Amino acid sequence: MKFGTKAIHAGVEPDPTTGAIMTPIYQSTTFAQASPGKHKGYEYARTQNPTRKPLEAALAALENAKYGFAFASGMAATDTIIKMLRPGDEVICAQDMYGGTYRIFTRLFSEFGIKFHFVDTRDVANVKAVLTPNTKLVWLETPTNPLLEISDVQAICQALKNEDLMVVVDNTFATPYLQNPLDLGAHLVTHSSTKYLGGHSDVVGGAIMCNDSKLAEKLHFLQNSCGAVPAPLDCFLLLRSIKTLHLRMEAHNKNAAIVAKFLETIPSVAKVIYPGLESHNGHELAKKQMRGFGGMVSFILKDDSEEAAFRCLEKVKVFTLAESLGGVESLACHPGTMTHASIPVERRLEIGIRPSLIRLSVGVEDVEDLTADLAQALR
Ligand code: P1T
Repeated sequence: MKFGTKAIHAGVEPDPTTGAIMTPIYQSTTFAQASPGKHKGYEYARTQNPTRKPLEAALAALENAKYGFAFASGMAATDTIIKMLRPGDEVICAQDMYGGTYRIFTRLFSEFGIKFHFVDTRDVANVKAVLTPNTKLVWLETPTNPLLEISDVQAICQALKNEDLMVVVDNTFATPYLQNPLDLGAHLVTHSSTKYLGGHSDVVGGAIMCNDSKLAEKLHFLQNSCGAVPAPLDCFLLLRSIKTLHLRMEAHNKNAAIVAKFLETIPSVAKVIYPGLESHNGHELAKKQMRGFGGMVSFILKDDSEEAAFRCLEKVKVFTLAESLGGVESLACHPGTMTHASIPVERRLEIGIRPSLIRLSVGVEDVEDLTADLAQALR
């Protein structure tokens, strides 16, 4: 089945009791049993829920996975993956990543005896250089948030194929429409479904997909034991949104490419970062690994100061100054003081999060209105 058909149909069937085309919101915490342990597949809504089940099947189908798990947020999914580790285990992770992921790694799980090595995963040699017998997880984000760096998932998985570890890819920025990490050799793929999967800035959620039954068993154990599950309404909203993922992503790709090229013509812009531009150092790899370049564009100003970035961000009108991304409406943010504020400033500068860095989530509005808005804000 091709992607658009899967997005619309995977996991969902007309409701067996009424024929309702859309999966009902089963707002029930518990389910009747005929005799103890004899039931219709549902006992208690933290363990299984009939609105969550089709969502999890749809999530799995999108990533060409056997198993899908839905969580209450992207961070709940991250938390679940790290809880598969034990004190003494080591993690190799991308140096550029969502600030909240960096925060939970450095300020929470480091306290529990897990060691995190932050390296530039664009070079496989950097990953191999910090590999030890204790390495149990490699955490990739590609494209990264906010610098849109591209790592070669297949090359990294190939280089580590004889190691006793898991490779996980946070596929939030690419979405399953543009990239399928499990097909490239990753063991787990995770998403903040708050972003493109949700697509309308009205639901917070997370997802994990995998093919291995033992990993799936562990994930289900953690999902049920820790309980960071999404509410039935949130599952319904995600099921509805996924049906248009392919349409929205095409529009995001198209608009972001135009916005990136437009920004390159603006005299006050020093550097535009977009994997679809030939000037991007991961462009060739992105062409190979992805089926499009996505809706995220970052840029740095010639006046490389927070003040200059703030002046621009205070003036946008069609773009909204806000955290998050992946919705139909365009957003702009200042990663240094917003989404990535939990990364110390020296570290931010080391990895390239410059004071004037602005991150755009290019929506699906008429693109002329987006370029005109940026032109007036940057004037
Ligand atoms: O916000 P939440 O659904 O918990 O997802 C966390 C998360 C995980 N991974 C990536 C790549 C992300 O970008 C995020 C959340 N990011 C933002 C809120 C943001 O504005 O960048």
